[in-house]
Amino acid sequence: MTFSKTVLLTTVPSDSHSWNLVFMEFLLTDMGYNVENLGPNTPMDEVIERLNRHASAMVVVSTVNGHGYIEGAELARRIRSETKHTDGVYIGGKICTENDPQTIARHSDTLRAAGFDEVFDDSVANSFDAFQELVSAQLYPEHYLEKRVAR
Ligand code: B12
Repeated sequence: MTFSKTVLLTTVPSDSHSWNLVFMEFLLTDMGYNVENLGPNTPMDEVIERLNRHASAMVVVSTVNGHGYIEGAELARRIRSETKHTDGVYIGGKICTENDPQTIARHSDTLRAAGFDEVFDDSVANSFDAFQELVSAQLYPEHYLEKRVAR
């Protein structure tokens, strides 16, 4: 089977970490997506411009420097208000510099309210599995539904 789904992979403007993006690019490519990795320190204007030029099946924001809960929220608001992208927008990595569950939950709520469909912080157990399950469900919807029914 040939997949033509494209993922736009990006980060927030202040974040210069790059191995997280490389890891996510490999993971999503391995799952069957065409990945467009915009690289570290991505200016928000570039993300908006790219989404207005070509449609993407989903946008994945990977951020680890701790500013994700602030800049990620601004990016999500801009994606939802300045582009026609209505499909999935996800953020993951280390969204802030705190590790306590209450703070992570509060920032996750803010990010969802800003326009993310889901938040996958490293500190939350099984968040990576949840992301992989969600992405697989989009690629193989029938297989996923069969699995859910069988549970
Ligand atoms: C290498 C590194 C750097 C290098 C980056 C080089 C490069 N070209 O990438 C340099 C030296 C430049 C750097 C700089 C800084 N760093 Co740094 N860095 C690291 C370090 C040691 C490793 C990161 C790495 O490459 N990991 C390998 C990749 C593959 O894994 P990962 O990043 O953890 O990503 C995984 C997950 O987060 C998850 N994931 C990521 N994105 C997504 C998205 C989704 C959807 C999902 C589901 C999962 C997911 O999957 C990945 C694989 O498991 C970490 C500490 C650590 N041990 O993690 C600190 C760390 C990320 N850095 C940190 C900090 C604070 C900084 C600086 C601010 C330091 C400073 N005072 O200058 C600057 C910030 C620079 C900036 N403007 O962004 C902090 C972030 C704090 C936080 N969030 O709580 C960390 C955690 C160190 C620490 N413990 O304090 N850093």
